[in-house]
Amino acid sequence: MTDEPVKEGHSRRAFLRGTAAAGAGMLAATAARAQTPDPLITEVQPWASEFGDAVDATPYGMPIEFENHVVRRNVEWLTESTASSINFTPIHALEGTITPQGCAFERHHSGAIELSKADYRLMINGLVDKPLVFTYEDLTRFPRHVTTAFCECAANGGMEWGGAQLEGCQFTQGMIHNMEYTGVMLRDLLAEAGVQPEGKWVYVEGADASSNGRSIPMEKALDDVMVAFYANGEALRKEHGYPVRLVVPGFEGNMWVKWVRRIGVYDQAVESREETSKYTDLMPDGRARKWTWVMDAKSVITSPSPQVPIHHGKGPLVITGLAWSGNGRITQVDVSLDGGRNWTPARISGDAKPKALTRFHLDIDWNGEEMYLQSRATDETGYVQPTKDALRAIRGNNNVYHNNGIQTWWVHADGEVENVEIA
Ligand SMILES: Nc1nc2c(c(=O)[nH]1)N[C@H]1C(S)=C(S)[C@@H](COP(=O)(O)O)O[C@H]1N2
Ligand SMILES: [Mo]
Repeated sequence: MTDEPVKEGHSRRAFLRGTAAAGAGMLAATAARAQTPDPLITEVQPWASEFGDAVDATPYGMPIEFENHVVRRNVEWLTESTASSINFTPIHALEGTITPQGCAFERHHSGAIELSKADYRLMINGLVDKPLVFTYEDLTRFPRHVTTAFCECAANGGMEWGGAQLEGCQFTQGMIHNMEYTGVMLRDLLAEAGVQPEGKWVYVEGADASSNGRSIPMEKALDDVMVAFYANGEALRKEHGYPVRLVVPGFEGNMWVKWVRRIGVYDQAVESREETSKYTDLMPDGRARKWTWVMDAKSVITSPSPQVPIHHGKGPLVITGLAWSGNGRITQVDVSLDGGRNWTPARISGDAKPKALTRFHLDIDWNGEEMYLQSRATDETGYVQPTKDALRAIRGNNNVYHNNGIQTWWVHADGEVENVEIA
């Protein structure tokens, strides 16, 4: 499989066109096929003639080889080195809402470090009655909580501010993952240390070389911030902060400090050591929007999409995607087949948890003509996901962060799908 994500020189294009054409009219061929003997039905297959793997063949299982295209990918030209870089979740190939840790995007400023539970320490100091140092085991003795939350890098979609550029939602919306975390509430640890009345901010640092120091307002720290050690039922993976990371539901990914080693309580925000104003949004007049931590409502159709063209031709088509909001629950997702002129409400499948990825489906009877697919999320505050033009009208074109504009996929009649913007 070719993994070139950029529009120009898209080498999969010709291949896809061929297979899509071959796939057209398959529904009609289905009935005919039932009359011709199908060896998969009529003949005994190798997998039915001998034993499969023994139970202990893989003490910890990996996905079957047929799924080995469902992996994180990076965009080579984006950063100079992969130690200080980012990769992308294959959201186009996943279903439901939980992101398996093994393919959840990673962002590190100085590489993923190996830190054992035995060597792990968490210090709470600053404006507290009792500065404390916790071992990993100490943390496991506080009351445990479980929460599902999405973690989205503020730069998700950043390469698309200037126009449609990358072929696939893995690259245009894939700096996101959604996991079920187990851990202890930061408010319980802060209570143990005793926050003094002047303590209005926490400054959180990681144990890696970059430290990724970030200030979080006390109000949020005492609300739903978690010091987590399990994700999706198992220990955090190294690349997601083993053994302990911060979970900051609804807030941009850079505040989710991994390998968290110190939480300082202060009367004001401490600026990050090396990236003072990196995560601010530039306005058209050159001024910056500061402290825009909450990720606004957003959605994307994950299939069909450029990496998932339609092979089966016209007729029944399942359209599916993800919606999320850092401000609470998703209450509605509308889908348009004609570039935003007409909208149909999609089904929200499963639970719509607050500050977590929400799955939607829309089942249509595709007439085989081209479509301009869009999805539009609404959250419980009444906020409606804006168009990209509406966003640019407010924030200009020189932006990188917080691009939550509506995505358009141009579905060609042959089933191939392209990232476009329409006026
Ligand atoms: N210690 C530490 N924490 C960190 C980072 C880092 O480089 N070091 N990167 C941050 C950024 S910018 C993001 S988007 C998220 C990504 O989390 P993930 O790697 O689990 O996807 O981690 C955040 N926490
Ligand atoms: Mo990030």
